[in-house]
Amino acid sequence: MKYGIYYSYWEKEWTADYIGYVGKVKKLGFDILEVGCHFMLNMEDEYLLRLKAEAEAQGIVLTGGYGPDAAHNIASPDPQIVKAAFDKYEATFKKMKTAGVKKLGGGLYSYWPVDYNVPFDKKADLERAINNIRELADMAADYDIALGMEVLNRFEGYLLNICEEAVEFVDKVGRPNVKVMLDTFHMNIEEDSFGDAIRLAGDRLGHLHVGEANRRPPFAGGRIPWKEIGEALHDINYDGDVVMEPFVRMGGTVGKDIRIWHDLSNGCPEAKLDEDAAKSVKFLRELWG
Ligand SMILES: [Mn+2]
Repeated sequence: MKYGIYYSYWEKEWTADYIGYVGKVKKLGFDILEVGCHFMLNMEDEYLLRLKAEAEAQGIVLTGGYGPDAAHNIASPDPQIVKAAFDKYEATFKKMKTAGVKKLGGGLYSYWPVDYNVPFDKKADLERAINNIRELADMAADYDIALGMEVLNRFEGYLLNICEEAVEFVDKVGRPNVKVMLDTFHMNIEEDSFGDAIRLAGDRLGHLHVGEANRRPPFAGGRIPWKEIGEALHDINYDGDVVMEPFVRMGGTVGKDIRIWHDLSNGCPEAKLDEDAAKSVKFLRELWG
């Protein structure tokens, strides 16, 4: 397995200098840097080419996350919004290709976070999502990109809340570059069993986000059953990417979007964040291999 971390652990705003993080995560013991792909739309190709070169030089793989907003919801009943979604995806895929990012994961089949003041029809939205993701998958294939359908907890999404729904979704889409994506933070809220959910996903599992119940980096003695999860990953011969997505700092747009209303970092300096991340990846590597 390869181990990674999402850049926004260190950031209070979503826009950041990705290039600087490549060497940092390498030094901390990671194989992967996950970046926010739609933010690349505001980045020059020249910058993205330098990002690609830096990642290659350091031996770091880049993976991508994306949470589409309501105006770019691929499952929307409004054809204008669906068109806007496809246009944004295509522009994003181009930027990803330039930067050498071959994987995009998140609530791609809908939008994030969901506004429950707006009424919705789950069945109809699911049907549109399946058809449109199939079309999107073919577009992504032209850019050599795989898509991860992230299962989200009820407070952030309603189409795929448990792995079983994602398995059915991915099977209906029926494209080799569309995979199930799980995240232990969401699983902790929705799944009856971490191990059973992972075994159910089997070879459809394409990406795994890890984090404690409160989104700290995984640690020995935490509340998530890391040993059980590792055993299930071995049961399905998972050889893919494991990316931690920790959020511990209060403040800024990141803190607000992630709903961090108390500071889990206790205002610690960046060196302590680094130390915690390094310890976390060492812990997972030793436990899971
Ligand atoms: Mn996640």
